[in-house]
Amino acid sequence: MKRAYKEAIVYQIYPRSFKDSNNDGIGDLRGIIEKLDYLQYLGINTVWLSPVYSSPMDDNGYDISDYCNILPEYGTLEDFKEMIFGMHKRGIKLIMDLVINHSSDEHPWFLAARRDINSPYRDYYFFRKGNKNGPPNNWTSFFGGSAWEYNPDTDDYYLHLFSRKQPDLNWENLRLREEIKKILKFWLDLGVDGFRCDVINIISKNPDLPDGKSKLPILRGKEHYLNGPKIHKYLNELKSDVFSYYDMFTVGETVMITPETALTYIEEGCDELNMVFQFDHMGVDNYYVKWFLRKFKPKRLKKTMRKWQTALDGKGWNSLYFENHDQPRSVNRFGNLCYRIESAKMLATYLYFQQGTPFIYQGQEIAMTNAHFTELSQYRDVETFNIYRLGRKLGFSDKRMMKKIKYMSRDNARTPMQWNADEHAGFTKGIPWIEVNQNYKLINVEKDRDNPDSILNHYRKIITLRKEYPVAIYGNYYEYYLKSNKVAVYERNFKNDRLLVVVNFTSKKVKFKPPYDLSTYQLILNNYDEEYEEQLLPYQAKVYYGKVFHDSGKG
Ligand code: TEU
Ligand code: CA
Repeated sequence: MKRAYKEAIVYQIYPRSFKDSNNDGIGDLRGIIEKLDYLQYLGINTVWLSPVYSSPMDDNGYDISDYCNILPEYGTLEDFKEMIFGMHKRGIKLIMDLVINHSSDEHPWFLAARRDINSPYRDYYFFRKGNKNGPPNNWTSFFGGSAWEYNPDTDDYYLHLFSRKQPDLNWENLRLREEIKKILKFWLDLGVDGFRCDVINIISKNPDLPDGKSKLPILRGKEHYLNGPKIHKYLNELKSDVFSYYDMFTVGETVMITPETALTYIEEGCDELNMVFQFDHMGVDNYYVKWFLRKFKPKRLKKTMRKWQTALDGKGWNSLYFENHDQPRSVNRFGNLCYRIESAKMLATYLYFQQGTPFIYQGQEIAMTNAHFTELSQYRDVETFNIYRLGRKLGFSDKRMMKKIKYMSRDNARTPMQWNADEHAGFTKGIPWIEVNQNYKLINVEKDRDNPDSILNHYRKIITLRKEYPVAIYGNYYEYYLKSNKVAVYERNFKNDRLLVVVNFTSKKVKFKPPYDLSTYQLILNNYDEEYEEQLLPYQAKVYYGKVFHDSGKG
């Protein structure tokens, strides 16, 4: 599937919040089946489905207790087969979320391992004796606190880099790796077209599990598992033993990675993975970790996007995302709620004409906003609760922690999809598992569908243009006005085709002089009805198309 991943336009579904078909307040597979025509209307050609496997739902499915079965609340394997058939019938591929750095602590492997040191599954996990009445080392969890949980039955500790209900799997164990390969084949044989590989670059740990150097209780020990010693061995094993036998593609979620390291996974010809989700641009409004907020500056975002566009150009392939189920809504972070429509269209234009595969998260196409929550009890996310507790223990006030949570909680992305102005936004006729955003009467799919100038229809125009103009996919990348904190201007060149993308990241009119004469170019996209010679309107975003017959671009 050499080009499929380059021509994919991916829509991420967070199943718990997408559509509830049986009114238990929880999204489900039959709800997705109800919305397949909507996905086709949107114009996407691939769905990334967040986990739907059996799970105690400690981390909303990223804690799997049976890798080859569907969570009953979400439906059955028969529903799954009907859903994937319906997707394929509409020309939509399906990539599944593969969570293989850890399982649930309710997985049968772990239940056996934690009870009996002689269990054959004992070595599927990291069980270690503590030292001096404490955990085996000083590593901390992504969710705050120690990365070790005491296990009374065998008087030792087990490693969990996420919640204590997500014990890390020991990839050193060949039998475990063979189990994982069987799981991959099970889903690929059901017709799945690929995988999004959850935190894939931390599956190989330094086998000695030494203490981390950091004095901060944040991600301490990361140097001993980030892009670990055998990561490429393991990925090449999955590729040679499984992936290479199927027409599929992969996107790896790789935390704290640089373009240079990413290329060791995705360089064309190496292709352990086809592309990665990196996090640099998710750090432009915070310091080091997302809970230390920082004012957003467009030039910082431009710098991170440019870094990846130029580093991968001609060598590897970018993923293009601003949102997913872990991130707050982009219109709150990088746009402006007073110009919600213009700025949401601007962000989509700026992002999706860059080089790489577009990933659109459910609700982003109508610029859903962060949740309205004010009480901790309105939240549902294990990370949010853990971070609140850790912050309070470290002396931060309730008010300070609630401010951080309001801006950065993952639940900002997990309020139910807003379909229409009916009760609960048409997501359910029951009581939703998490409150629907109170602005759903203003922001919903039905309202946008009927409005040709809506955000939804702007997304559909972008998707159509990406299909019509190969330069939008295969063009190189060259940027102008790099230092500007107001405008972003970049060019894509492919054969004799050129696109010039011009966006205003501010709420002010700005003076703007194009980098060259555009009189022979066609304005193919504009988020306003008008345009002015040497001026951009607030959050104005324009795309020009032209033919060039001399040296193409500067890139
Ligand atoms: O996320 C990995 C990860 O690093 C997250 O902790 C993310 O960086 C953080 O939440 C952003 O603040 C993946 C999944 O996307 C996430 O939903 C899971 O909770 C996590 O792995 C464990 O499976
Ligand atoms: Ca349901």
